[in-house]
Amino acid sequence: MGRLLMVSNRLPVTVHRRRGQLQFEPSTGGLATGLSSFYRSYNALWIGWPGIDRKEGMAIKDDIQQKLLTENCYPVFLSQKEVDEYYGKFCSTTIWPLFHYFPQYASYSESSWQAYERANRTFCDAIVEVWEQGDTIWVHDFHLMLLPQMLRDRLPDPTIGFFLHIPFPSIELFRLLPWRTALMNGMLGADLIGFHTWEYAGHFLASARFLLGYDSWMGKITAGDRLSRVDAFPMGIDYERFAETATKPEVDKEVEKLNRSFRDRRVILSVDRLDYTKGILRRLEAFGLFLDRNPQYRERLTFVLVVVPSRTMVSRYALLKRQIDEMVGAINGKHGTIGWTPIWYIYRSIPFQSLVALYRRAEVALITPVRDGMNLVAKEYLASRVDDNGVLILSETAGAAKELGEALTINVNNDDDIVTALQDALEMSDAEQAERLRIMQRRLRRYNVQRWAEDFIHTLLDTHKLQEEMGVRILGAQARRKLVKTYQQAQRRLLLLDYDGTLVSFASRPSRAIPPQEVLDLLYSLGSEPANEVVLTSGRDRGSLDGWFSELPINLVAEHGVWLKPRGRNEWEMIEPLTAEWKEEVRPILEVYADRTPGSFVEEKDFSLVWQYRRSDSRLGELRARELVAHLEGLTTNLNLQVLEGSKVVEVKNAGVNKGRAALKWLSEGNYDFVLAVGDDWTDEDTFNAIPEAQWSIKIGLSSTGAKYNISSHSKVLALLHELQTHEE
Ligand code: GDG
Repeated sequence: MGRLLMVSNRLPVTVHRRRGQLQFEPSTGGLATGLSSFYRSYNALWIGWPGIDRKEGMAIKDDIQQKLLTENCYPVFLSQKEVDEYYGKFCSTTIWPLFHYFPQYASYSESSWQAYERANRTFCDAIVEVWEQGDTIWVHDFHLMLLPQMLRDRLPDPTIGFFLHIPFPSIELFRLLPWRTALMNGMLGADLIGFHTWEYAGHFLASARFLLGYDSWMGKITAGDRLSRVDAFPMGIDYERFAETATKPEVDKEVEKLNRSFRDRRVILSVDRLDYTKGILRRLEAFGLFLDRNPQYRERLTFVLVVVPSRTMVSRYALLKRQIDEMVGAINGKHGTIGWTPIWYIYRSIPFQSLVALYRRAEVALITPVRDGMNLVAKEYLASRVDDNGVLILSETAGAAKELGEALTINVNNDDDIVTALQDALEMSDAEQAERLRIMQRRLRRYNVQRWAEDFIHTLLDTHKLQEEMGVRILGAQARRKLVKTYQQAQRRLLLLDYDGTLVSFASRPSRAIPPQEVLDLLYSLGSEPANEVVLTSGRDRGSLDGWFSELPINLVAEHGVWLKPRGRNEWEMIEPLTAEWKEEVRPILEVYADRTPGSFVEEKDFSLVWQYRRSDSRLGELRARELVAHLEGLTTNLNLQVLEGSKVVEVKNAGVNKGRAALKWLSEGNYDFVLAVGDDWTDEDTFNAIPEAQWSIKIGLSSTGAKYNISSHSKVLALLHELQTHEE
């Protein structure tokens, strides 16, 4: 692997200019500090905004660049005005609230969107300047969602990973964004798209399906010609750094100092950036209620509330600050005594060691975000508990709750839940505390930030390999030329073409997939060519095929091989005699599934029954499909039936009837020196298997198949068939 180019909004180093002197300071934030050891070991270059205004920075660009290079950093210069528009507005007042389930706080402004686009482009330019063949690019977070695709458009075959540090919301929220498709396409420019939890990844895949029509399987998604992977990588912390710092003599001293202030009082701690997503007001309210209900704890505990200033230029944050001030004042005023202040409120960033000392001194961490991508503070608290005790109370809506099942999880909107959790935490036995803690610590120690990053990079490189393997199978220019040439030189040609999903895209109702004139014309001219035998092998019933294609000089196969109608004839014939009595037993079962799955319905053909769920919620549809297949399994063997799972359909039909058997009818009768089979789903696999090894078979979509080649979409099939035509004239 070449270099690793890490890209994030802010560099891990911030540049200031004080009294004419340049100063370089480490930026605060979990990502930079957590990854410092990792990225040094990788021959990496970190690309981001160094925090200095472009005008000031450009004047001394070389100095800054040189100094930053010694720290393996490379600057992207943005003006303060650009930062205000792109970060202060679009990131902070559009994406951030919407992705954290606060749609009522989200604003949608075209000019700030444009600023976001411009900023992403500026990042793209900077990366293009330094990128070299073999480099791997890892883009971080919601500030840069357009960047992966921009890079892909500018660089020759780059390897790009993207990680989102905040939640990816349900489609019901994401679809509210006017620029939703641009953002989806931007992210899909990456080879690997990572999220903290599977839930977020699932939301992303649902949006890709709903908004762009991209299907996925096992976290693999095909966007156009490219395969991307989507997966969950729960971010860890630099565990040893916290565990080791917690035992340092300097920290011991700080803890002693805290002991002098708190004496034998129990300490409850919370640490957050100032943000409405962190649930600070709800937490304070619940703490007030706890004191009301538990007078026995008065003067016996202290709640240390650390709030780190953040985004203060956004008015909502300034308002939140005032509300916190007021609430802290009200609770302290109501419950405090001369010698006791219930809440210690610290509104500033505190040094790392002091933070760890607080983690060590606090018996309880009360972490109650309304929504949080992950929440590293919860993990840091656990890593700092070197004395084998301490209780973590954590919102179930924090990504971290998915991994930290031994914490006391709460619903932040339920005051009683928080009050009870506080009581339970304060009364929990030492043995139980130690047991819960040990399990969580073991997990965090193992999957630390280093492992997280390595895991991401390995999966990214692996994805690239997977694509290369896929690439061999994609019908590329060379194979395509050969196919066209073989076609031209052949004397007898057989074309076995599926219809839905192959010559037309899927319609939500089967009857709506009416063939466009282009397809009819194409089939007509292919069929009119004397050397050609064109067979349309469809799963549809005879009526539909007759209605659309009976005038064309082609052969028709209906119901996946039950019926065939040779070219020029008026009658359908059955490939082999079949009965349909079994339908009486099977139909009621499918109807129950249709009733239980909104959007699905039962389609009846002469010798098959189909449960269609294309218009249903895809997750529900897939779940029900699994259930239905299991349900039908016992029944179908007795009745000599087979159950097929196609694309959003479950079909029950007589065993032994399939498109492959129908294809054999032509293959055994004619002496073809060119055979081409094209199809898009499982039912076409039988055709692929039936044709001779040396011939041509193409599957639409990039999933695994017995076909020789894959092609990404039905429009490419049409283009190929047109090309065959063109060469013939
Ligand atoms: C975003 C997502 C996701 C805080 N106060 C002080 C201080 N900190 C450090 C903590 C921790 C970091 O800041 C905060 O990280 P969080 O994860 O809690 O939250 P966000 O800043 O909102 O981060 C979040 C994260 O990205 C990573 O993907 O978990 O969900 O919102 O490391 O220790 N550090 C010092 N003094 C402080 O006063 N030194």
